[in-house]
Order: sequence, then structure tokens, then C-alpha cells
Amino acid sequence: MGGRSTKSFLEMDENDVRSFANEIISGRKLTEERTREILLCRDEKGISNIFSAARLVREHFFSRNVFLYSFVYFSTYCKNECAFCYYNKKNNIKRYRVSREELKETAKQISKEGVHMIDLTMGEDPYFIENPENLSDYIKIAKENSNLPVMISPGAVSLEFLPKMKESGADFLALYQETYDEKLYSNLRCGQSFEYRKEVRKKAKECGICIEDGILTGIGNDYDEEVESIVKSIKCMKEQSPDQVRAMTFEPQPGTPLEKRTQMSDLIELKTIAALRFSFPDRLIPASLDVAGIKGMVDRLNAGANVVTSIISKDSTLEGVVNFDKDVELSERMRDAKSVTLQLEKMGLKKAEQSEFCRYIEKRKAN
Ligand code: SAM
Ligand code: MD0
Ligand code: SF4
Repeated sequence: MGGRSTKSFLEMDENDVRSFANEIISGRKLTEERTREILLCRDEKGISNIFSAARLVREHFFSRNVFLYSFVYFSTYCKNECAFCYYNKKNNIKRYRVSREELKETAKQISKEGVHMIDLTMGEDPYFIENPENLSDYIKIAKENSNLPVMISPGAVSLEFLPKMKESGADFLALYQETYDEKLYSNLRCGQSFEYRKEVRKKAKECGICIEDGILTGIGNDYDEEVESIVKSIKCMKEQSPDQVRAMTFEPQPGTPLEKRTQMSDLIELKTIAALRFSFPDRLIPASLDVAGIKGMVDRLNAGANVVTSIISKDSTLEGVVNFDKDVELSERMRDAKSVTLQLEKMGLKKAEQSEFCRYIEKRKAN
């Protein structure tokens, strides 16, 4: 193989794009300068080259396989005050907590839908945070009735609970730092410890649970701050070797401190997804249906993602996190596994076998 690619993405032709992808595949690290170049690139040809390279890297590690996760927001109560989140405790909204019986029915239904994992998400509801045995029950119910691997997005649970979480059947913990710029973090996750959030992921990993970290894009006060926050976040995320890494565009929510913020274009999210693919070539990277629906999913997969998250069955009455489609009729949302699978096929991709997913997470747990 030749030397390191030095051309900018804008200058690359098809062969240069392939050589760049091959360098990443053979273990070359993405430099901070390259990450910055990707995030700052505004030129159509440059952007198209970045996404083509990201797809080549993904194809090397995952072939045409895409994984699907079902989303179950089982409690929207929360004791925290995240400035960006609709469910923060100060927001005067209708909330719910799904009962054990309802969760059982939901999990049974999901087992028939053909997804690879069930993602149980909650606000930091004291019913679970202060009595983690309740959370253990919910994990067991979801696992036994879906027969699927379980991801849990519980917020900053106690460190002592993590081994029990594993025993109850949790395979994956999702806990996003949002940004590794500590000042920005303190303005977003108001009153929550930056270090403790990291510790929860670290301990989960030590217990043999796969972990997901994530960046909230579109939250910098200006474009420079935004780019530097992402560059730093990608660099710092590597320290914990997360098994799944995500980027998600901030969408202003009614009734929250950031309600009046103008929403940044989701192009920065797409470019972050590509930079994540180059920085974590063999890891899971989601395309969330919650940000821009099935059309947005296509863009995210084209930028290098290999998982579709936030799948919700056609007749579900549970909430999403961002809920871009809250005004759309449930049956029209196209957020179900069948609609997703059809769309994947149109893109020349395919839903992976369940065994492929299980093999992947077992290998990562041993890491
Ligand atoms: N309560 C748990 C927590 O905060 O870790 C679990 C919920 S988790 C699914 C919520 C995640 O959704 C946040 O970490 C954030 O990355 C994302 N999110 C929340 N509100 C958002 C918004 N308005 N726009 C974009 N992403 C948002
Ligand atoms: C998603 N609404 O993937 C989900 C959520 C929580 N693990 C994931 C942010 O878009
Ligand atoms: Fe609560 Fe999570 Fe929303 Fe923060 S992001 S307010 S912890 S539900």
C-alpha cells in the first residue's frame, strides 16, 4: 500500500476515496485535522467523497447487513433538568409509566416484528432510580417475553446496580455524554456530574455489558464551538472503547430552556456519523428514525450508519424522544420494522440475521 492520503476530500477522485477507505480499514487512525476537515467541508463533491468512503469502510466490516432496534420509552417521568429535553422535570407535560403487564404485552408483540434488540428507555424516574429492583423486574420481563437482547437507557444509575443489571439480562447500556466539552455539558445536563456519567459506562463495561456513547450535535453556540466540541468528543470517546457510538441532531422542544434555539441543519450530524465510522470502523453506529423519519434514515445510512433505531410498531401509543413526527398519524409514520426492511432493500442493504447480531455483541462483551 502507498503512503498516507494527503489530498483533501474535495480533491479526491474515486481511486483516492478507495485508498483513503483502505487506510482506515487497515488500521490507520483518523487524525484530528481530518475530523475537522470533514466537519467543516461544505462542498458537494467533498461531502459526497466523505460519505462514499464511510460506506466502503462499513461494507468491509458489516457487508450489507443492517441491525434493527425497537424503541420502548417505558417511563417519561424524570428527576433531571436537561436543557434540551422535552421530558425534563420542569416541563409541565403529561407523563406515563408503563405497567409490568403492559410491558409484557409490548415485548411479546415486538418479538414478532423481526428486530434484533429491544431498547428500553426511561427518564430518571425515582420509581426505578431509587428502587433498582423495579428496573431489574422490567429488564427480566422484556427479555423473557421478547427473547431478544436488551438495551437499557436508564440514565445515571448507581454503580452498585450495574452487576445486578447484567444478571437481570441487560446486554447493552446506552448513556450519552452528549459532549466532552465540560462547559457545554454543564449548560446542557444541568446539575449532573460529568465524571459520574463516564464512570457508569466504565463500570458497565467492566461488568460485561456493551456500552453506547453519543454526541448531541447542533448544540454549540456557534459553528466553531460546535466543531471543536465534536472533535474533542470523538477523541475522548475512544478512551472507553464503546461498542456503539451515535450522533443525534438537537431538535428544540416546547416548554424547555432551549425552545427558542434555531435548529442547525442535520448535515453536521451526517458528517459526524461519517467521522465516527472512520474513528470506530468496526462498531455499531445508529441511524435514528426519531430525528427525521425514514427519509432521514436513508441519509444516515448513506453517511455510514449500520443500525436503525427508534423502530416503533404501527399501533404503539408510546412516545419517542424527539418525536419529529408527533403530528403525523401513527399508521403513516413508517417507523415499523416492515417499512424499514423494505427501504433497506431498495438501498441494496438488508436486515441482518439475528445470529449475526448475537455473535457481534458476544464478541464485544469479551473485549
Ligand atoms: N434519561 C436517560 C438519559 O438521559 O440518559 C435516557 C433517555 S436518552 C434516550 C435521551 C437522549 O436523547 C439524550 O441523551 C439525548 O442525546 C437525546 N435527546 C433528548 N432530547 C433531545 C432533543 N431535544 N433533540 C435531540 N436529541 C435529544
Ligand atoms: C433513538 N429515541 O435511537 C431513541 C433514543 C435511546 N437508547 C435511544 C435516543 O432515537
Ligand atoms: Fe431526563 Fe434523560 Fe431527558 Fe435528561 S435526557 S431530562 S435525564 S429523560
